Amino acid sequence: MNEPLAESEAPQARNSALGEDALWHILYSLGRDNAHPDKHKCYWGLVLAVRDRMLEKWASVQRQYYENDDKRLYYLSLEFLPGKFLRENLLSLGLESEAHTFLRKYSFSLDQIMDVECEPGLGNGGLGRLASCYMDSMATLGLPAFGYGIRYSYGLFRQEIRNGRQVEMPDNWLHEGNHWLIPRPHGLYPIRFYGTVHEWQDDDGTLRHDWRGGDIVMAMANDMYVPGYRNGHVNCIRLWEARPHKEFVLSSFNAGDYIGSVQEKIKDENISMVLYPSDDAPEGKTLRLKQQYFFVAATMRDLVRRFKKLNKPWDQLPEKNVVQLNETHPSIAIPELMRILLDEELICWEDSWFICQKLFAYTNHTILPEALETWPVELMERLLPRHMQIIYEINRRFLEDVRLHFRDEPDLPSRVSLISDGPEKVVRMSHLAIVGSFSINGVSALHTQILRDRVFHDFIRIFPDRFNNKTNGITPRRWLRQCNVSLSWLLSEHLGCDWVTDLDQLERIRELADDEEFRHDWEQCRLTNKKRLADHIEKRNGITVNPHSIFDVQAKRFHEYKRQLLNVLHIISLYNHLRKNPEVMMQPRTFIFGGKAAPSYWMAKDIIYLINCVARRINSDPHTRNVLKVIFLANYNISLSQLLVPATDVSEQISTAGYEASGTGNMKFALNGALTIGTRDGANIEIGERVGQDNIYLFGLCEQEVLDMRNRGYDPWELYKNDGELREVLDMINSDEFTPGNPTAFSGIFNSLLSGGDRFMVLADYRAYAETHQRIAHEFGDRELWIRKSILNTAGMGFFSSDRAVREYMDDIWGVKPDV
Ligand code: Z15
Repeated sequence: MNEPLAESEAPQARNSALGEDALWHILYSLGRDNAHPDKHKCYWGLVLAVRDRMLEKWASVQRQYYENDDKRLYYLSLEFLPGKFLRENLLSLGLESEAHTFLRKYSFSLDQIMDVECEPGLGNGGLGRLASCYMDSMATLGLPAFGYGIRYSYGLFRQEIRNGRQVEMPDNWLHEGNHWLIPRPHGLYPIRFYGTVHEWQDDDGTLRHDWRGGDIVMAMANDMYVPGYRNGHVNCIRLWEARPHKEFVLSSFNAGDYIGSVQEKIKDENISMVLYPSDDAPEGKTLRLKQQYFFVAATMRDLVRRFKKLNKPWDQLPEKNVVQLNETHPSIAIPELMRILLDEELICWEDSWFICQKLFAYTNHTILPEALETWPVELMERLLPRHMQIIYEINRRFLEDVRLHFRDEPDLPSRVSLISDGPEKVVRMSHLAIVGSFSINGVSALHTQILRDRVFHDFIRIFPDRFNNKTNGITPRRWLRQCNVSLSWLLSEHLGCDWVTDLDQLERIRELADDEEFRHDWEQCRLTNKKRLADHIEKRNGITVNPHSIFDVQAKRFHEYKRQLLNVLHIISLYNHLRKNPEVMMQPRTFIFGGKAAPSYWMAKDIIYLINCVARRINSDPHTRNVLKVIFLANYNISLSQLLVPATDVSEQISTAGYEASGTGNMKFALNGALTIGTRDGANIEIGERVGQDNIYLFGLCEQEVLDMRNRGYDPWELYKNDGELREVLDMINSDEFTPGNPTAFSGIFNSLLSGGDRFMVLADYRAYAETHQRIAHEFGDRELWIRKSILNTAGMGFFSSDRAVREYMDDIWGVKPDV
C-alpha cells in the first residue's frame, strides 16, 4: 500500500517535464523573462512546477475523502515548523532527478537553489516541529488529516549575536511572497470578540443564548501542502490569517475621521501578526488569547461546514471527525463547539456535551508548573463572554459529579475545578482540556507516568480510561534521508530503500557493526558531514575547527531546565585542567551550541552571553586552541539543525530528570549515529532501552532521586565547599575572568546556582556529568569501539519514527483509516 516507488514509477501528475513547466511559470506566472533564468527565477519556477503536481493530487485526494465518507482528523496547533519545502517536496514526489536535470542546464546545484528559500519559523521548538513531523507521517500513511494553525506574518525572531549577546530581529518571512502558501480570499469567516450574551426562549420554552455585538474580525485561509512519501497522497495545513471585516461601516460618530476609522480596522490584522516567542512559558497577554480563539473558531467553522455537507445527524459528528489538541493552546475549541451546538444548532446541553467529549483528544507536552496555561476569568468574561458562561456550566456539572462520586473527599472538587480561586480567579486550561476530551496523552513513558502520579493524579481516579502514552517520533524523511544523504546511500546500498517508510528495517544493520569495511564507510560518511559543518563554522564564525575532534553538540531552546549551564561549567573546568597541565594529552573536542532564548527570559539570555564569553576566551588561548574549541551558532532553526544533526558525535540531552517531557532532538541525533550523553529523562530512557545501555551515556540523578533530594533539603553550598574543581569554576563565573572589568556580569547565574537553591540541580549532577565526559573522550579514541556504537545507535532507533507514533495515535485514539 505504501511501497516507496522508484523515481520513474512515481505517479506523475503532469506530462510535461518539470523543467519545461518551471520555465513556463517563470514567464507566465512570475511575469519574468525566462531566457537566462538566474538562481531566483529557477527557484520560483521550480516551486510553481512542483506545486502544480501537488495540487492535482491534493484535489483528487480531497474528492476521495468525500466519496469514501472517511473519518477525518483535525490536528490543531498554534505552531508548525516545517523547515524548507523544496527539497522535501521533490523527494516525496520523486522529482529530484528531474529537478537536477533542469538545474544542471543553468549550472546550479540544488544546494545553491535552496539558499533562496526562506524557512517558515511558525513555531518555537519541539512542539511545533513535532506537529510538522506528524503531518509528514499522516500524509505518508495516507490519512484523511487536516492541520490547522495561524499564518503569522512574522515567525519566530531571527537571532543575531552582538558582543556575545542575543539580539532579536524580526522575521519577515513573507516579504518576497511565498508560493508554497496559497491564499484563499473567497469565503472568509467572521470571528467575534467581546460583545454581550442575550437570553431568549425557544418554542419549547427552553432558555437559549445568543452572543451578539462586539468586534468582528475575518479569518482567511492560507493553505500549505504536505505530500506523502511517494504514495500520491497530499494533505493540507490550513493557516488562518486575520483580515479586517470587509463590510465595516465607518461609524457615524466617527464621521469626519475617515483615516482614523480605517486605522481602527487595520488593527484587526494584528491578531495574526506575530508568533509569541516563548517556548514552555505562556505570556498571558490578551492578544495571545485572541489568537487562540481566532484560529480555533475558524477551524471549527470549517469542520462544521464540511460535516453539514454530509447531511448526517449531529450525534455522528464524532464518528466522522476527531480533533487532536496540540497542548492546551487550542482548548478553547471545547467551549466553542458547545456554543455552536447549543446556541446555533439549538441542541440540548446533554447531547452537546456528549458530542464534545467524544470528539476531542488532548496531548500534554509539559509538567513545568509555570508552563501550565491559565487565563484570568475577568479577561475571558470580557473577550469571550459566552464561552465563560459555558465553562462555568461545564464546571458546575463536573464538580457536582465529583462530589457525588467522591463523597469522603471534600477537598477534591477545588483541586480539580476548572477555575482556581487565588488572589485572581483563573481558568485552568489543562483541566478544561481533560474534562472535555476522551483521550489525554503524554509524550514519553516517563512523562506519562509523571502525569499519572503527580500532575493529573486526581483526574486519573476520575477518568481512569482517558490517560495514555504516545512516545514522540520524528520523520525519517527529513531527519535522515534528506539531511544525511551520504549515510542514506550507504544504508540503501545494504538495505534497499524501504527503510525510508519502514524504519524498523534499520535493525538489519546491527550485524554490519562487525564488518570492518562497513565501519570504514560509516566513518567516511560521518567525516564528510563533519567537514561540511566545519566549513559552515569557518564561514559563519570565522573559526577553524578540527573535523577529527569530538563534535559535541547541544542545540535546543535555552531554558534553565535544559541545563546548558551544566555543559558550560564542565567546559570551563576542562579549560582549567588544560592550562594547569599543558603537557597532558587530551582528545580534541569542539563544543557547539545553538538555540534561542525567549526575549523576556533574562536568565536564559545571560547563559547565552556566558557561553559566548567563555568561547571568546578559550578560542583565543594559544595554549588550548588545538584541543578545545567552543562555538555558538547563531539563529538555530530547522535548516541549521539539518546541518548539525548528521555531523554530531556526542548529543547533549542533559535536562534535570523529570523536566523534559520527551525531547525530539535526542532522537534526531541518535538516528544519525551520534552517541547520547543524557539524563534519565523524557525519551532518553526509551532511547537507552532501544539502542542498548552500552551505547548511551546516561548519568546523574533520576526523577525520583531529584524529588527525594529536594525533600531532604538540598544545599548547593555543600557541593561548592567540597568540590574544589567545581568551586574554582563557579568563582571564575563570579569574577571578571570572562568579562574583563565587569565582575558582576554573571552574578545572576552564580546566585541562581547557590543562594537561589539551584532549582534544576545543576551542581548536584556536575560530578557525574564530568566523569561521564571523561569516559566518552576515552572511548572516542577507540575508533572501532566508537563506530560500532554509532552504528548500533542508528540500528536501534527505528521505534522513534513518527510513522510509528502516528500509527499509535491512529489505532488507539483517532480511529481514522488510511485512504490511499
Ligand atoms: C514545547 O516545545 C514543548 C512543550 C510545551 O509545553 C511547549 Cl508550550 C512547547 C516541548 C517539550 O518541552 C519537549 O520535551 C517535547 O519533546 C516537545 O514539546 C514535543 O512533545
